[in-house]
Amino acid sequence: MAYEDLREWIAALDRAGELKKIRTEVDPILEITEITDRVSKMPGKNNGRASSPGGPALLFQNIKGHAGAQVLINQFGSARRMNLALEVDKLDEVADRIRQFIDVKSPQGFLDKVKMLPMLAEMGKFFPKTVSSGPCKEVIVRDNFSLDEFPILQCWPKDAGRFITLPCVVTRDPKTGKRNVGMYRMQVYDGRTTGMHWQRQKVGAEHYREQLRAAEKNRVGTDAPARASVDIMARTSGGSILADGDRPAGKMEVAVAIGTDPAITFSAIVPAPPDVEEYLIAGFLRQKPVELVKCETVDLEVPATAEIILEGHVNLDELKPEGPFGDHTGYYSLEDLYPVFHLTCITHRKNPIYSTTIVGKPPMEDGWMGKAVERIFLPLMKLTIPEIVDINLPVEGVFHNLMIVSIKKSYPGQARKVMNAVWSLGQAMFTKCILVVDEDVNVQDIAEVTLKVLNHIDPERDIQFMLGPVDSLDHASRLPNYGSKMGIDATRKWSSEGFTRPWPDEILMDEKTKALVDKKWKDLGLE
Ligand SMILES: Cc1cc2nc3c(=O)[nH]c(=O)nc-3n(C[C@H](O)[C@H](O)[C@H](O)COP(=O)(O)O)c2cc1C
Ligand SMILES: [Mn+2]
Repeated sequence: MAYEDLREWIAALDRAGELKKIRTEVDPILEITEITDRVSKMPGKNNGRASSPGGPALLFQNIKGHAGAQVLINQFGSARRMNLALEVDKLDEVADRIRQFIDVKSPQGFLDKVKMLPMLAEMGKFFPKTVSSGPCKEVIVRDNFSLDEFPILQCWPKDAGRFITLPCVVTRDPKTGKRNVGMYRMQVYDGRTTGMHWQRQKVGAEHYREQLRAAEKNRVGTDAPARASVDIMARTSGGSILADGDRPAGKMEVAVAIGTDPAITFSAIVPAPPDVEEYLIAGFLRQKPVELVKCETVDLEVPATAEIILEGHVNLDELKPEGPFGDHTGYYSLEDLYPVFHLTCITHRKNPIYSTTIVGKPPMEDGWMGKAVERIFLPLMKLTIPEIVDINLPVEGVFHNLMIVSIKKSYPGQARKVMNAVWSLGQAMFTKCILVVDEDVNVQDIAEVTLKVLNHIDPERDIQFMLGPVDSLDHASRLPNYGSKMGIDATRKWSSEGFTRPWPDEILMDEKTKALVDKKWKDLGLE
């Protein structure tokens, strides 16, 4: 049964023994981070792997300066809770459901068509539906609103201020009308304005650029609209540079939902293709349609049961320094220019629960969300890169720094083809280092990967460099957002790839001797 809202989810966490309510007074400035960071690194329970960390989700009920407010944090912070959030025993179940849809072949006869009916009925459950009202409208504040009423955290000492860290940011593609929900942090500038940290390659940023292009075409009234589009992008470097006021005016509507049911929150971080609405993904994950309500002051729809909704717009001709912010790389992301979100209205439930997260040195809550993305996306990656057997993005690789891929190698040079394919696949474009290994290497076992990769490579021959877009959080690249990436071909090299030396056997004991020692093992008294 899908969770209707954040409150049902909190109750489920509590029933599962995964929630700790904290009544001691805590400060949203730094103190909640220090507590949550320690809890993130605690040994977890029932996490599948005995060593996997992750203390409980935390519900702070006594927040300094915010009488009556509650803060939920670390809701996804363990493998077990991630499973609970998506209502599965193993994340592979979600991957299996995706695979079922992928595997559909055209029906051959009447019986095949009948067999497909349940699947078609199931698909009907995924589409969001708009309802006339919902709990997020219990309180509507059009005039006297301020973000100061919410217990928004300052996470780390050198952060530029307080940040909303778990917002579902809703925008609309001006061309297709499709909605996007992305999780982009928001720096609080004052009670009514925040930063809007959609990185350049994300869908919210593209929606913004589409508005910018349209406004520019209007402004210059050119006979060559494509040229106007190229010009404005080059002048503003993809929308992220002001270009001395030489930029058209205009507004883009944005709505933000905070404190949604876990499927919606998770859908906002999923690196889906730009044209797939996250509301549909959330419907697929929870197997029940997401209910939406219309906003009061902007033409957008938001989850009806959300705790808090912020409505407003960003101006096309306004950018402001955003950051620094203690980020999931373990370092502060540097200050940069981003659009400014101007609030026009806040609606919320009575006594809203403020849902948030912190990022920092791994492992942390976002690491578990990332691991879930890794498992769920594997079947989709295999659609375009069918030779992939398994992938691992170790949490210390902070998702964009390291991907280990095992492949079924069938032709010379295939490892390099796989690297290029990964770099061309949505947000996997950011992967700084891709390690490609043969299918007999267990990519989930870092010890085995280290042993085999380093034994197998001749570095000068096997490393492939590539220039292109890099993650905005990369602080080492030659330029922000642009730099180099590296692939390592650690597959066994073939003579058809120019490797003509003999390849040694891996050391393995024979079964007969192993059985013999098994029998004697007790008598040897070694345990
Ligand atoms: C806790 C958390 C915070 C995030 N903050 C940002 C952010 O500030 N800016 C950003 O561009 N992506 C951020 N991301 C990653 C995006 O949510 C992710 O790339 C998502 O796929 C973007 O959605 P989109 O493809 O619809 O743009 C964050 C992810 C998590 C889990
Ligand atoms: Mn999206």
